[in-house]
Amino acid sequence: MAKKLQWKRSDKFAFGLWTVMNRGRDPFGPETRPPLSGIEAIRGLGERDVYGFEYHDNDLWPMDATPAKKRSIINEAKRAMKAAGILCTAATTNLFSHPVFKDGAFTSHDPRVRAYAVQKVMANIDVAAELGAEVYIYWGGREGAEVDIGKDPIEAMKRFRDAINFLCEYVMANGYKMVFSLEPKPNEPRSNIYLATAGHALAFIATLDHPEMVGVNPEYAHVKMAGLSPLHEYAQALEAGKLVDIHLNAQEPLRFDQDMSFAADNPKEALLVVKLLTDYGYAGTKAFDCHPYRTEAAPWDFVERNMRAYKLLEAKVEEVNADTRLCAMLEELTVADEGGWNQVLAAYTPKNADKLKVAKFNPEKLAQRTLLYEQIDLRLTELLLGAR
Ligand SMILES: [Mn+2]
Repeated sequence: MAKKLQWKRSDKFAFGLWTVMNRGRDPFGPETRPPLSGIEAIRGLGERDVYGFEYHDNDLWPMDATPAKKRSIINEAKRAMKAAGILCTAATTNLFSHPVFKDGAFTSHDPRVRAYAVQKVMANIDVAAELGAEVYIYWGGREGAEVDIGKDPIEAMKRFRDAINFLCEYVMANGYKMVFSLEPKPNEPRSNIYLATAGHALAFIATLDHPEMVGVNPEYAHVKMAGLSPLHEYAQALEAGKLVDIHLNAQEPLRFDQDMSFAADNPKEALLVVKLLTDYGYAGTKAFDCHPYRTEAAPWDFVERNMRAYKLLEAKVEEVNADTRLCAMLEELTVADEGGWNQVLAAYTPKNADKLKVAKFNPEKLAQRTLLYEQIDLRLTELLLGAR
């Protein structure tokens, strides 16, 4: 393997423990792989030069663990992290598996369930801080509805907001160095999930008491389940200064949650995401959130394949950015600003408005300009396929 294509810890790749612990169960069949404990997952990832891991509370300790049992698992996790040289980069709470959350956690009708959910998060935030996680993720898998007449979506948003506001204060009161991240998803397991896309999440964040503490981690596959563009979701979050983590994987559009490995479906689309993150210097961890195919006996080919795919695309981005033919065509897309319009449009002033009011444009002539998109896209395809 070319040295450049070998991943290093400095690439800041991460995996959810749940990705390698996934045993291949699906709605139509049982597990196909033997179990892997959270501790074994930490060790296995660390041995493969993975920078970090993300975890749910119950990836590490069972929900009914005694305080002593939980403490011994956390201590073992810390020893495994140290021995394997792997960091805990993000944490999250399982607020979806247990039947208590069957109608949501933060948005449940039952105030006792909502209180239990917030308590469960608080307990794991303490552990996350101890393990050094600086990002705390909320994926509201059960925060949604099938029977909308039975659950007022306005009330649901208020409940969701109260929970996040409460937990922001909890982090601040404890002096933890931690930001929150909302992970949008349009559906599955619920028929419709609240905060379905990055756009929904960003709008919701603006209504919180501490919007500066909360960002998003759009998941590639969740975006595609909504039939939308991962590139555009990552870009909007990045431009807003809100991209605090990313979940990379692959997904055929508008289908069930396939959770395939990064770039498995559409390498060109994946390339453009890597180009965005590279060109704009995204500095967070790049976490993979997907599953090995059900046909795999162990998760390790899957782990290596995701990082290898990212490194291949990263090398390709370098090639794309250096390609003189492509760069020349992209250059032609920009138009010399002889009229000084960029400056006029950058800010409203009465003077700029007056200038614009009296300006003469010739739309017929402007429309005659041709753009080289066919050639540009072909050149990108040539580079992607290694054609000279
Ligand atoms: Mn995810």
